[in-house]
Amino acid sequence: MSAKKTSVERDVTINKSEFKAAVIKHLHCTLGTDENKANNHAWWKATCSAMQEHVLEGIRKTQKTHYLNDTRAVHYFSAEFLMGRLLSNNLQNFGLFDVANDALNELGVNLSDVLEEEPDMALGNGGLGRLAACFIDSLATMELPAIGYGIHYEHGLFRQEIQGGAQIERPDSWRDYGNPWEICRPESIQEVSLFGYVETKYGENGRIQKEWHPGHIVKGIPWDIPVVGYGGKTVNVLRLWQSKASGYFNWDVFNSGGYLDAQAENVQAETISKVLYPNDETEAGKELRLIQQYFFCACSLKDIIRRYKRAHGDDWSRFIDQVVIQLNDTHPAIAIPELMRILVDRAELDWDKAWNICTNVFAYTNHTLLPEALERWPARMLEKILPRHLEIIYEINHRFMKEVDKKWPGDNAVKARLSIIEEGNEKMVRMGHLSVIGSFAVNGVAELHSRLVKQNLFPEFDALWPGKLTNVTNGITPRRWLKACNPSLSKLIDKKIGDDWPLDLNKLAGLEKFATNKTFQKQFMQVKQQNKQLLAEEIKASLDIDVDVNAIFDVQIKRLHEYKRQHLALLHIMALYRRLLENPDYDMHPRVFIFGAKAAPGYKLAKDIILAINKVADKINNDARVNQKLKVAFLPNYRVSLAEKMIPAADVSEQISTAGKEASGTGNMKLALNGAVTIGTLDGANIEIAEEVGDDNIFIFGLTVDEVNELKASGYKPYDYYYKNPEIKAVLDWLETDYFTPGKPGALSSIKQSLLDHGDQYLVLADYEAYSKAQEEVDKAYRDKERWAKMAIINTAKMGKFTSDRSIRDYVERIWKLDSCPVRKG
Ligand code: GL2
Repeated sequence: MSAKKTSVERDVTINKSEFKAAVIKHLHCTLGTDENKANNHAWWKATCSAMQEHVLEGIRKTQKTHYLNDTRAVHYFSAEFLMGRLLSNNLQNFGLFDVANDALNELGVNLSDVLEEEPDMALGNGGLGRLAACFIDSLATMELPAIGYGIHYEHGLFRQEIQGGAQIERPDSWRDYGNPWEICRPESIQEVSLFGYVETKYGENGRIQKEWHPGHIVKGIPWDIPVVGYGGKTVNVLRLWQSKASGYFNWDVFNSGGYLDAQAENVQAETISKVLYPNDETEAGKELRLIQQYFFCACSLKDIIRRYKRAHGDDWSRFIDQVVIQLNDTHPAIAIPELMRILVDRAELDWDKAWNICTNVFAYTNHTLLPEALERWPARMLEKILPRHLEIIYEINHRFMKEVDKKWPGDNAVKARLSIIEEGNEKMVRMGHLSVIGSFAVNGVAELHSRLVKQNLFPEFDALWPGKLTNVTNGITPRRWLKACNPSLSKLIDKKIGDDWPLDLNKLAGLEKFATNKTFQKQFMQVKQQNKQLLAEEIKASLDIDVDVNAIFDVQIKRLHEYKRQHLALLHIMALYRRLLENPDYDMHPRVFIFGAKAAPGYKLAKDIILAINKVADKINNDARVNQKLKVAFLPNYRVSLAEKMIPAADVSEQISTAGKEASGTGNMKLALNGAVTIGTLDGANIEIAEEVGDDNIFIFGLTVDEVNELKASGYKPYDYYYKNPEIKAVLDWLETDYFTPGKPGALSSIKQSLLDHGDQYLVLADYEAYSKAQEEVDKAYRDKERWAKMAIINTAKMGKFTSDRSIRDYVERIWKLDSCPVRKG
C-alpha cells in the first residue's frame, strides 16, 4: 500500500554540488589540506564545518527572534548532558543527510566512515544525562525558547577497556583534536566566588547586611554547543562552562587568618571542570563535586540575569514571567540559595520578595529513590566552600520549620523528617529537601516512580503542598533513536505511513494494522535481520566472536548496578549452559546474549559482575558442545554511538530491575521503538510500556513493588531459594569453582556471597524462577515467526507515548507554561 507523503518543511535547501563545494572549501581554508591528503578525520571536520555554516546562521536567527519577542524561556540545569555524536544528527535534522551522502560519495568518501571519526560527547553517566540530551533536542524541534546549562568537562565518562575480562578505565578525550561544533563566547565570561568568610554589617536604616568576602575567584568560560531542531529552524544552544584561574587571590582574607582553609589556596581553578564524576546513582560526597555544582549554577544564573537585565534593567518584577529553571536532579540545587544570595545581598530585595521569586522560578525533577543517590552535603563542607549559602540555607529552613509547625503543631518527629538539616554525628544538608522547598513543582519520571516519590520519599511534603508533586514520564527523541540510528526501518515506515512520524510519534500507530500482514512482517523482520548482520560484524571486529544472525539477539545495555540485575541474567545464562551440558538435546532456539555496561570505577561488585560475564562468555563461546546454541558477547565501552548500533539489532530487551528501583529507564523505550520485545519487571516505565503494547506483546515477570516490600518485611531468606532450587544452588556453587577462571578458584565468589551472605538486597534469587520461566516463554514465542513479527511490529507501533516531545509537552503545559516561538527565514 502506498502512503501519503508529508515531507517535513526544511529551512535549509542546498544541493549536492553546493554541499560538495562547501566541504572542499573547508578542507582547503579551514583545515589547510586538500582532497589528496585528507584522511577520514579531515573529511569529518570539513563536513562538520560545512554544516556549521548553517548551524551558526540558525543560532543567530533563533537568538534574534527570541530577543525581539522577549520570550519566556526554560533553562535546563544539568550536571550531565550525554550528547553522543552530532554530525549525523545535525545532518538528519537539517534534512541534509542524503545530500551529504551523495556529495561525499562523489568525492570518493564514505559518509559512514566519516561519521565514525566523531568522538562521542560523553558528558554524562547514563540515563539522566541522556534524558537531558533528548529533552534539548525536543525543545529545539518544538521551537521552544530553551537553553541547556552544564559543565564543559575536559574529560567525559571514562573509556572502558576489558583486559582479562576485567574493566579498565582510560581517560576520555573527546576534544583532544578540537571540536568543530563548540563556539567559545569570551564576551560572556563570568566570575564565581568560593571560600572566604561572611561579614555582618549594619546599614544606616538598621538593616543587617551580609557581605561575603571570597577567598578565591574563578572564571567561567562559556562554550556553546548547537542544538539543531528537526527541520533546522530553531537552533538553541547548550552552554557549558569551563573553569579557568582568574588570578584573583584575596590576601586580606588570607592575612586576617583562620578564615581561609589551608586547602583553599591549593584549589586549582582548572580542575573544577576537568572531569565528570563517573558514579552513577551514588552520591559523590566530594568537595570538588560540590564546587563543580556551584560553579556551573553560579555562572548560569549570572548569565540568565545578564540577559534579563539587558531587556528589563533592574526591575525584578518580570523575572518570574521570563525565567523558569528546571533542576535536573539535586545536582544543581545549590542554585536556590545562590539566587537568594543575589536577590537579598546584591539586589537588596527583602527576603519574602526574593523567596517568592525563587519559588516561582525553580522546578525540580527527582530521578531516583535509591538512598545512596540522594545528595547530602556535610554542613561543615558548605560552611567552608560557600559560607554565605549555608547561612541562607539555615534561614530558609528556619522559616520553613515555622510553616511545618503551623501544620503539625509541636510534632518534632515530622520536623526532623522535613528539615533540610539532618542532625546526627555530622550535620548534613539534604539537597532533595532543599529542592522541594525551593521549587514550585517537583516531578518524578514515570507513573510508578512519581507515586513512590509521593508515598515513600516525600509524603509530608505532598500533604503540605498538595499538587506540587507530580509526574512527567520520560521520553526519547525518535530522531536519534529511530530515524538516524535505524535508517532501514525508518525508510520502511516512511513508505508505509508517511514520513512525518518523527514529529508526531503517535503516527506509528498506523503500523498496527499491518502487524499481521505477511508481506509487512517479512519486510520488518528483514530489516531486523540486516541490522543484526551489522551488529554481528561489530561483534566480530570487536571481540572476534562469530554469532549467528538467526539466533535471538538478547540485549541488556545500561550502567552496571546490582539493582539493574545483570547478575540475574548471568545466572540464567549459566543455567542454560548447564542444561545444555546435561542434555545436549536441550530444546532451545539459539540465543546470543549481548551486554554493554560500564561500572563506576569504585564499585567493586559491579566490576566483579563484568568480570564474571566475560569469564562465563569465554567459556561458553569456546565450548563446542554448546556454542551452536548459546553465545555471550560483552561489548566494551558502551556509549551512545554503540547503543545506536545495538538497539536496531535487538530482538529481546532486558529490563529486569528489582521492582521499585528503576525510576523510569529510557533504554527500554529505545529498544521497543526499534522492534525489540521486552522481558521485564513491573518497574519504572516498563509498566507504561506494558500498558501501551498490551500483555501479549511483552514478557512481564517477577515480584511487584508491594510483593517486594512484603517479602522484605516478612524477612527475606535467600538461602531458602538456594536450598529449594537445585539449579540456583548449582550455578552459585559453580561460580566458586575455578571452572570459569582456571587456576583461580573463588575469583567470582563475591557474587555468590552478595546473594547469600549479604542478604541479596535486590531479590535476585527470589525472582530467578519467574525470570527463567519468562525466558522459556520468550523462546517459545520467537520460534513462532509470525507471532514474533507481530509482537515486534506492535512494539514499534505503540511507542508514540514515549517520544520526548510528549514529555516536553507535559512539562510545558503543567510546569513551564511556555509558548513556542517560531523562527522564520531572514
Ligand atoms: C536515572 C534513573 O535511574 C533512570 O531510571 C531514569 O530513566 C533516568 C532519567 O530519568 O534517571 N536516575 C539517575 O540518577 N540516573 C538515571 O539514569 N543516573
